[in-house]
Amino acid sequence: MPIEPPDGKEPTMPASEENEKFAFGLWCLMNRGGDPFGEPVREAMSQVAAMEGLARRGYWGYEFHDNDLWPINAGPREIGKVVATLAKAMDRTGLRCASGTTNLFTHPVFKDGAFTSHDPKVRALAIAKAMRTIDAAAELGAENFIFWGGREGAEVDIAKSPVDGIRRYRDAICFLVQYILDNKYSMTVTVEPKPNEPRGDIYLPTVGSVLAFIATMPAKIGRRVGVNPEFAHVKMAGLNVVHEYGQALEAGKLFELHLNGQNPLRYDQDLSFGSDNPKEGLLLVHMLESNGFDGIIAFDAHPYRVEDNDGVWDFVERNIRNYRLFRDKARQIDADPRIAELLDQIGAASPSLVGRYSAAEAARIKAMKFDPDALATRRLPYERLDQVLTEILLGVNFK
Ligand SMILES: [Mn+2]
Repeated sequence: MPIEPPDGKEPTMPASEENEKFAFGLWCLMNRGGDPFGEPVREAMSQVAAMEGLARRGYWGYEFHDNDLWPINAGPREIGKVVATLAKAMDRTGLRCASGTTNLFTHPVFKDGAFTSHDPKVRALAIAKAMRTIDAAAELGAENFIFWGGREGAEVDIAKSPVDGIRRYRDAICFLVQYILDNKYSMTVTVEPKPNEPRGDIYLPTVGSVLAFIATMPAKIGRRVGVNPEFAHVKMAGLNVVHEYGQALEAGKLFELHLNGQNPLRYDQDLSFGSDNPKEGLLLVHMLESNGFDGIIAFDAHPYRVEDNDGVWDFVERNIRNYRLFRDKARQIDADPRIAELLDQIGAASPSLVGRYSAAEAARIKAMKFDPDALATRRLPYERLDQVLTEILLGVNFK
């Protein structure tokens, strides 16, 4: 459904759809606005209040870190009690558990890495902590389990070889995936790439790094592991968001994704999705929707530090709203005859002339006659195509 222009009154919320799986990290709502230079500015929000607010605003699920819910030293009884409280809130609200993850970055014990620490006791502690969180996530029905290795990296590479670091990282993930398989948990596992922050450099900085990492795992384990790209992390590396998510999707490894906003090459800003560069957001949603992505769409962002707890809900609403607005715009683009005609002129969907490899096919292709000068004269009206798209995005139509 196209969005009506405001014409004096509030534009209506773009329509929700069956099968959409929007989720938010509880830590995003419970974030009190503290940063390296300033103290928290907001009152604490409980997990249950965060869950209720998400459900009321059309969200399908929530995500959690173990230590958003219980302290690092919590025993099984304390964890069990929290899980029961969450399960009750899920029953009451209908909210689902999208993903769990274990915090392997806040406590000083992880200051030089968790799975990649030099200290074998720290590595074992990290694996034990992850198993406990996996158990809780399974009990809550989590569809996915995320590993974001914020401390898995280095500032001083002479202190730790990346060859050792990455091998330890893989050993840990393989151990934990085997634990998931042995326990017959149905959750998938994703590794979330990020180039830096909090470490000077983090191992597995990009989607391609994670895909290559998965390819080095035994096949039975690797099948269960995918990648969840995060918009801000891609932009921090100065890379192309549509290409990064697209490569994960093409590889069949986009099990879930994190969306937010970010100005390139800066500290991790975690802005609202669509707040930084609407065209980039639109192109990303267009790519996901036109390729039938139906996994978890989770937002991992923070409200502006100036906001109070009412503003947190404005923030929650704008993320889901922007995705749906971009989805409507993506459909307008696909339905626009000017776009269709230009894509046709460009030959975007021309079938291949090269068949499956055989010696005969190779000989046939080699014998084909080509006129490179004539081929080079094909008109490619990308300026016009990009402008039509820009005008659809801006809601104008000059014809
Ligand atoms: Mn994230």
